[in-house]
Amino acid sequence: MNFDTICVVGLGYIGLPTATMFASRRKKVIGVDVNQHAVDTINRGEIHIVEPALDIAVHAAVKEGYLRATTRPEPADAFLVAVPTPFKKGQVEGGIPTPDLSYIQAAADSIAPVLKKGDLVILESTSPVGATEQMAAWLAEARSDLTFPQQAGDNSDIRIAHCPERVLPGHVMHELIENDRIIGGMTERCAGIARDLYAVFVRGECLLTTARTAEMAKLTENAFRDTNIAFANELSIICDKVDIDVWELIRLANRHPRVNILQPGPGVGGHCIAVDPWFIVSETPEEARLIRTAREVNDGKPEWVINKIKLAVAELLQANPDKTAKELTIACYGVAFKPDIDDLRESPALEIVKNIMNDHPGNVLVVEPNIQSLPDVLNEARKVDYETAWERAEVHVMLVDHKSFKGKEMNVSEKKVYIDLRGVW
Ligand code: SAJ
Repeated sequence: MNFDTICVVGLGYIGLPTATMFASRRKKVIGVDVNQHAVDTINRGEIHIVEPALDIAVHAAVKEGYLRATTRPEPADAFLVAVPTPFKKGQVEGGIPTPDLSYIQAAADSIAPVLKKGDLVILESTSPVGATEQMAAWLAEARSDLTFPQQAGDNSDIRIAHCPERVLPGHVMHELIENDRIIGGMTERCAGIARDLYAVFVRGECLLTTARTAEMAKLTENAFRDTNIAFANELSIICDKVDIDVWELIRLANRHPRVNILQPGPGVGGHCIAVDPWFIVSETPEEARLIRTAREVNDGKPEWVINKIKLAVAELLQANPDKTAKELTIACYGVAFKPDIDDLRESPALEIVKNIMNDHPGNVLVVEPNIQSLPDVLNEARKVDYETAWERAEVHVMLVDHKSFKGKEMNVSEKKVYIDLRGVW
């Protein structure tokens, strides 16, 4: 099938790079976002998010006339929905957050009026199992003049599929092309047609399955990683208690040919791994026991770190009775949610620094080479360079292993405290 015009709804971390990929293959792309600022920025050939190599690609796509942003969907041959799927605010049942599909519903409502026979609609947003069928139901409700796969199977007027994104922030432009892609059709025909669309730029293999399996596959991938990180985080807490260097331990254990332990840290951040496993737990709370526990272990790690810092401060004060807490300076290295990016969303490091800052206002130094200035929530902390922090602070906390933090000269002082959550020091 030929796709001359593609409409991408949601121009965020996934939607914008995907829209740009199609545009770079000379497809006419209409990018849709409710955020007027994002639309205006893109139409100037600029970007409102940070992702390596995206700025140049967007600039070229807009300049050559293949990509145009707007706030309302327009008729197209294929529609891609890449909107957020967060939790419902304040709705936590039995400790389990509830997925919020309202952005998908709003996207379905906005594309329904412009749908025509033969169109393909793809849900890319990470979603709980059944979300694609739900989106199809919303579309069918709005357009009783058209048939949908749940009504007419392979003969439907509109084809629907779920094709979850699996790209790693920071490597999106490369991984969009090279990663294998799971294509979950509501029918086999839907899957086949969706594959034709991705074949426009994907060099990885396109693997066809059902929409429900594709939904579960994406959740499974992130739950797998979360569970493995939880194992490493739990190990780090155990090792701390029994006075064993967890980094050395993992290095040694990983020399076994069938063992590959991930790295512990201050917790799991970002908007995917810390969220998606809950979509499994909320659907099957009785069965998803390990997945839930992993989430709880990772979510509990920042608090463990905060307590560790508090204990270290208390011990330091005890050893130096002439000092008060107010006179102690604490240096925190890294606030991003993972190394070498500027993204602070759902960052455990940020949560830790915020907490320490509340206890020690005015005495917290932050080293974060990937951002220009500290966010408002850290208004009482000061951004300094690595060397200044190293010289001035009595307590040092390594939170994110940015490349530039590694291989530094280490002149440590017995009078100072060093807490390394990343195995850098
Ligand atoms: N982390 C550790 N230890 C590790 C690895 C990671 O503590 O050994 C932490 C990171 O510091 C970070 C968090 O986990 O706080 C998540 O980082 P990540 O690099 O593992 O993953 P994300 O959230 O950037 O991207 C993930 C990817 N999923 C998998 O690797 C299974 C990516 O492929 C997905 O496309 C993305 O989620 C998504 O959008 O769902």
